[in-house]
Amino acid sequence: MPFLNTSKLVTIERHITEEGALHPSATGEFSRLLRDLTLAIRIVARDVRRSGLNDVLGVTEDVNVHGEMVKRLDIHANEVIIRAMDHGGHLCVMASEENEDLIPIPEPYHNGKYVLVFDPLDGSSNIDVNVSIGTIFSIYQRLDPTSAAPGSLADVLQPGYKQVAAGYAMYGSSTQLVYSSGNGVDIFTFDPTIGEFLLTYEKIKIPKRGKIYSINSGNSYKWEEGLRNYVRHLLSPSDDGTRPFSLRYVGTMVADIHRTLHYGGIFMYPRDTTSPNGKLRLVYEVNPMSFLVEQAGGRATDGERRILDLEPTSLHQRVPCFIGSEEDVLEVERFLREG
Ligand code: AHM
Ligand code: MG
Repeated sequence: MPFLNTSKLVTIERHITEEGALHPSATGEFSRLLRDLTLAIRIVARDVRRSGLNDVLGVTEDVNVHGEMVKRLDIHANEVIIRAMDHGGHLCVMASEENEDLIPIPEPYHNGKYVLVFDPLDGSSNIDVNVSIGTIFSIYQRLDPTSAAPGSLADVLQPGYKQVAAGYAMYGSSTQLVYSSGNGVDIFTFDPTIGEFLLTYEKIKIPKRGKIYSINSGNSYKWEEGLRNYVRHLLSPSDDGTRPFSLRYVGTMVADIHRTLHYGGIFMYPRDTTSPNGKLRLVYEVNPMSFLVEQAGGRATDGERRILDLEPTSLHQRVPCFIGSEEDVLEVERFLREG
């Protein structure tokens, strides 16, 4: 598959402005929000690239709200994004995987009509070993767009289908920004020589069926029977050549979803006997990725229900997820039902 499918020379700013012009109610506020966010991402990308050189690697003594050790680069990325976003006048509240509570807009800045949630550096266990990591984000409109009051928990806990936009940056062999505002998924690649994200893939479509599955098999002894049967099925050769599937698992959701968007197949983080809701967070990780995959023509469920229809009940809640090619996700759902 080609990784460049457009000959247009378009920066992400131009692209977002043009998309905004399609909406009669657009005020330019949203474009400015995204401009600030892409600045933050450019700074994080630069710092990730330098992280082996300056002394930002290593584990802090801190433990994050999920009880995991936090790497210093995570904290740094979190701070960069907050500092880039808290004073623009477009947001009324933020929430980050690294902060236990809501992040308010500080005085004297204006509370705008959007909500930003993000995972500043996803794949933290891969930071020290120079394996791809990323930033995931999602944007909602606040429940009362006319309000100038600080945003509330209810503004953040909206179901995923209400996302106005979502995306991720992947700090891989190049830095790419994958983005959708509900009009398909576009991919931008950062050109460090000119400091711009350029459109490199327009309206990516995930194949209806793939040949790759992605899951932490080390947990298989804790899976439910239906899931074990499904994976056994994927590994059994078929006469028509559609099986066996290959296993690919980076351990950075951003990278595993990125590959799935291009090649198809299925990414799974299921529940098991010790983690009844899996590991990944609905608000910061699973909702934005599900939005993108659906926008690319794929499917995302918790094994039964569409992820984007779930009503979040708490900021850091976890949810099992099965995300990828439509036919592959439908198939795992069948196996899970049959047990
Ligand atoms: P993080 O937010 O601490 O980086 O954790 C999330 C990551 C995902 O990127 C990845 O899919 C998953 O954890 C891998 O978990 P595991 O090591 O249990 O397979
Ligand atoms: Mg994460």
